[in-house]
Amino acid sequence: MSSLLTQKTKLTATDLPKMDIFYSVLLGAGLTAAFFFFKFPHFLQDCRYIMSMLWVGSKREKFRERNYTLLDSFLDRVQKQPHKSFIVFGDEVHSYLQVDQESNKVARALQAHSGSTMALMLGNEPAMVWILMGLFKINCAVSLLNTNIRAKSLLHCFNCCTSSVLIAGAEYREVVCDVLPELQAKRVCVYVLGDDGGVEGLHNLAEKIERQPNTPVPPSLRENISMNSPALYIYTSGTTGLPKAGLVLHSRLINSSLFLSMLGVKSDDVLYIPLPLYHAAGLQIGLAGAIELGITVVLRRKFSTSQFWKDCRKHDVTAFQYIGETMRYLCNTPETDNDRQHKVRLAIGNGLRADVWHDFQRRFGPLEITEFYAASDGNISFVNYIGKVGAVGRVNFFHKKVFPYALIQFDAEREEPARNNKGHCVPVPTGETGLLVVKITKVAPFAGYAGNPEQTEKKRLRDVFQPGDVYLNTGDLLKIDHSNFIYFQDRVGDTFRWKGENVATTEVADVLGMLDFIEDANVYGVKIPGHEGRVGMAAVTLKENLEFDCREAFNHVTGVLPVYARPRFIRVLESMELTGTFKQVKVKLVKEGFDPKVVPPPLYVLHESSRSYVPLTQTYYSSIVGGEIRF
Ligand SMILES: *[C@@H]1O[C@H](CO)[C@@H](O)[C@H](O)[C@H]1NC(C)=O
Ligand SMILES: *[C@@H]1O[C@H](CO)[C@@H](O)[C@H](O)[C@H]1NC(C)=O
Ligand SMILES: *[C@@H]1O[C@H](CO)[C@@H](O)[C@H](O)[C@H]1NC(C)=O
Ligand SMILES: CC(=O)N[C@H]1CO[C@H](CO)[C@@H](O)[C@@H]1O
Repeated sequence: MSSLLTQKTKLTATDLPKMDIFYSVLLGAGLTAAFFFFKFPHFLQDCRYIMSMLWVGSKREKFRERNYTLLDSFLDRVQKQPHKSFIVFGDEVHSYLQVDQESNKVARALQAHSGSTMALMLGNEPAMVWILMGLFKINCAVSLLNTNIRAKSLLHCFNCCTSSVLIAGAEYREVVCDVLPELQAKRVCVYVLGDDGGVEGLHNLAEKIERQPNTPVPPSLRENISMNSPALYIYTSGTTGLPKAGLVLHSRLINSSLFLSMLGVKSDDVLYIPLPLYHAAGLQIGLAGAIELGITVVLRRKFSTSQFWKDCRKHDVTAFQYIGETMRYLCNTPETDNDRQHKVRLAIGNGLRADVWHDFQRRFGPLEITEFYAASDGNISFVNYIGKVGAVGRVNFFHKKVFPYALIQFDAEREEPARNNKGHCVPVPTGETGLLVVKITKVAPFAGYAGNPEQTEKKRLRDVFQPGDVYLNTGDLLKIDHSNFIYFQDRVGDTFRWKGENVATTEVADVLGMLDFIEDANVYGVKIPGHEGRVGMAAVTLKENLEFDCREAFNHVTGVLPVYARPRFIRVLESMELTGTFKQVKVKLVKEGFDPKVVPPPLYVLHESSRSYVPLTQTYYSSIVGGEIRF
């Protein structure tokens, strides 16, 4: 390049031949660059991503060397910016210093339990943040119970982590009372963050905290915390079976706090977290990331469609976390004149389907949407740093070197990876859906589930490509297209096989969602005696004041979906049952199947000769089950 420039300075009008050379070289270079960027349109963004990975890697290394935990990160923030707003909740604002002082009171109130594991059943509220910090100050690990679980399930989760203390939010007092005898039999100390209602065996923690001075507890209380000590137990959503407790080490917690800046959040952003803090997205990515960046967090007890934009406007929110469903709910509201009146520049999350993505941008945009993939019990993440609609990430040479992963063929019928005659797994060709497996290495470790060695072992896949190698089975089906974009397809449990084909339930749900009378669709497979695999069924909810149009549904479904993927049965629900993270509950629906005796009407069956969906009668049902009618 420099020789070109020196050449240029020497040029005179008489140097025509040289001039020609100069311009042809320039043209050549230009064309090469043009060709290069045509071939590799995202080269610069790919490089930028690699740079941020390197930056994150070196920061993590420093954390590791210094035994630097999230608590240290928080205390640094308190030092540097004591009066900056940290948590905004309704009309309450708490600065970094105030949260620190509250956490000192918590540490003092619970000092007697120092070194144990505490279970929290708290909704999103500022106290959750200072209780968390306070417990870290006295070397306690924290088990974050999903606030939707009850009774047996609650006891199951509580017992996963051998906690000796349970702290419940005031609104969960009754829930806790229901299991109090079992807890007391195990000598568990139960606190309520508020009035204990005079119930024997409950203690009022709010009062106890209030009585404490707000000065720091001795740091020696946490001298035994190492990077490999448990920090949190986070439960995987209970979509299938009982929840499992994923162990999060201090090392992992601080490592994951850097993810938020990789997603594009900056130190002057205001982050809105309407997702529950008992899940990885809200806590490990959102809250921990906010502490690392030292930013202001706007918390909300529960996601609310009607309050969402009001909150964003009121608190000058510039970035928020979403999951696909919350974005769909927002798009389903009536349009208003001030849809675009907000300061949000960035939305980060996962599960956003392409149709909603477009809708959202059209109504509320333009803003940056960054999808990412990261399973709470997984050990890999992808970031769609290009903003490609529908993708969760992008194959990046460097990333793949550091975190070796592969998409392999999955046998949906037997619900396990397919193996070739040598007993090894088989990578899928580009463009086809496969199960994501990630090599378990030092940089990509897998901590496993607390108190559940079988489940932990189940996630480990051995002899994948070579005898003795170990991969993590993410249970997620992904697809990589010819331009290297990665698409999330489904959870393994959420695929079913019919007529020798894999049907991805989210894909069918997307198609149903295009019908203007359908609000939400939940698609699953149901068994029919005498048939292999499962036939498609959908449970849908309807938009207000709209009817299910049998003929239009038929035309749309048969027009768009291949025969094997069409939902044979459609039932209409009043409302969709969701898990704590708004994931749809399928297991119950699958169990109920399509028996008109079990499923209350309206229940429809796809009827080719009428060219419509028709109500499923008991007689018709019997002839399907009896085998007179075959699909
Ligand atoms: C970090 O913790 C480890 C193990 O607990 C200890 O051996 C090491 O000396 C600590 N390093 C620093 C810098 O404190
Ligand atoms: C830290 O561990 C040592 C050795 O096990 C123990 O003697 C000490 O009491 C522990 N410190 C605290 C604060 O628990
Ligand atoms: C966190 O990052 C460090 C440095 O890359 C790594 O050594 C450590 O294994 C990571 N911890 C976890 C639990 O992922
Ligand atoms: C998504 C996720 O949690 N990935 C983890 C995989 O392993 C790396 C390396 O240790 C962790 O830092 C990531 O957080």
